[in-house]
Amino acid sequence: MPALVLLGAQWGDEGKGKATDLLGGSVDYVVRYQGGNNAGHTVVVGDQKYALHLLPSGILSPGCTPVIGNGVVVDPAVLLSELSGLNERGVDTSKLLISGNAHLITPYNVTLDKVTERFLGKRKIGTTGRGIGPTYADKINRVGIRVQDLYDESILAQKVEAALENKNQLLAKVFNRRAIEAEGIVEEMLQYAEQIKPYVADTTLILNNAIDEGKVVLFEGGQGTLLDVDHGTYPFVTSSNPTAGGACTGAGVGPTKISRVIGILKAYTTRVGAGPFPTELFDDDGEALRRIGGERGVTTGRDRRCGWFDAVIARYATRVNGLTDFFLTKLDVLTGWEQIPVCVAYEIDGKRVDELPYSQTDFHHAKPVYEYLPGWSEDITKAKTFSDLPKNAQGYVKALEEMSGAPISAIGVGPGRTETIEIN
Ligand code: 2SA
Ligand code: GDP
Ligand code: MG
Repeated sequence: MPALVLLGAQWGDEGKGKATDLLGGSVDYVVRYQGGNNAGHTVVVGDQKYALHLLPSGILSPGCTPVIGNGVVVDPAVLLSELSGLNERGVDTSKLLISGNAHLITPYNVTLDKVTERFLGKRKIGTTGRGIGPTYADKINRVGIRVQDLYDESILAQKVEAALENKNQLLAKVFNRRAIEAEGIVEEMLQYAEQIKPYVADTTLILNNAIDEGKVVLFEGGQGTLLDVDHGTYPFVTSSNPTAGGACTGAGVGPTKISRVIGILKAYTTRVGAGPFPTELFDDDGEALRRIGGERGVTTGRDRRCGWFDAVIARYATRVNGLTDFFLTKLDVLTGWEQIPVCVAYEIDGKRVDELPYSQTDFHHAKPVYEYLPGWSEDITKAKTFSDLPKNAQGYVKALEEMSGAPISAIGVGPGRTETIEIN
């Protein structure tokens, strides 16, 4: 098992942080390959709760080398404050490696993210406001600033000036804002340069060598499949590729090296931000899922939208990621419902549709077709094996597995490290 990917099978917040942490003990490298500090990964270790935004969850496992790959966008101020926050709590972060090719989130990209959302009004995406979209736009536009640019002052100044040229016109003409001075930006970025330097490395070379030597490398996705810029509910997506292919481009590792792709799947569905969500609930059940599941954004504190499990999405995630297996999380949250609706297909303009429609208009019109599975009322948080689960909980897991197109290899019954059932 030299290289594996672990990613979100829905709209993010499926419990990837906990799953990565769980595998951390047997993994040599944990690699973030996309996104930035828009991610919010929660890991509960004993009575300690950690919320990671930019750093890979593997940073909490001693012996594991955390890596920020080339596909990630790095806000240097956030990076340093996340590192010092962990250091204050006694976590050793000295092994961290950061790709010199990763792009930097600059203050003007954070500004642009926020003013664009304000400008869009009702049409806004509901971004995290962390500058993610504008930074990836700069990367594709070839006016991005990379980590390695911090170590050549004159190049850095030229690049920041070039990047600001269009942006200052946009800020003045469209957003009625003052121009941003390149000099101040360069000065701020240079302040971070020396502190970041010890971590900067050729991560692609290191990771490929590690895989060749038989080391175990885990690629940890941020966000989720339906937030992928190519395969998600565009335009209500993030600006990167959380899907499995993103691990290859975002870390510089070929697909032939990856032998397992795990999809993290919540036992119900949540979404943060705007965009279509067929099984969304606006009633007491939705409120109960939010309350019992603690469904609140780890980065922005926004309430997450909640709904029943959607098997169409799970099947889609299996397909576009080539999933080998699922980790099913938060099964404990569903305890107490007499029966649990599960969306097995959609009805679109009077017709039954079994696969996720490629047309966004159709997806906006999709109404869930539900099957009702019998619930359970017993506390399942102490369950250690599959047979410890009540019969109806076992039935729910088996039904989801059948509908989703890949085996379920682990079940989360609580947020803690030990509250997991592994299925062999
Ligand atoms: P962005 O900021 O450009 O990536 O936003 C674009 C869309 O992507 C969604 N997005 C997320 N959805 C779920 N979880 C995320 N991480 C945080 C968490 C979110 C938070 O763990 O709770 O705290 O709000 C995440 N990051 C981005 C976002 O809501 C937009 O719909
Ligand atoms: P991520 O972005 O996918 O890493 O997920 P988040 O950390 O944003 O959200 C998942 C939340 O669910 C966190 O608060 C976790 O501590 C919690 N969690 C993970 N697995 C389980 C589980 O099996 N049961 C319960 N009750 N909570 C869980
Ligand atoms: Mg999250």
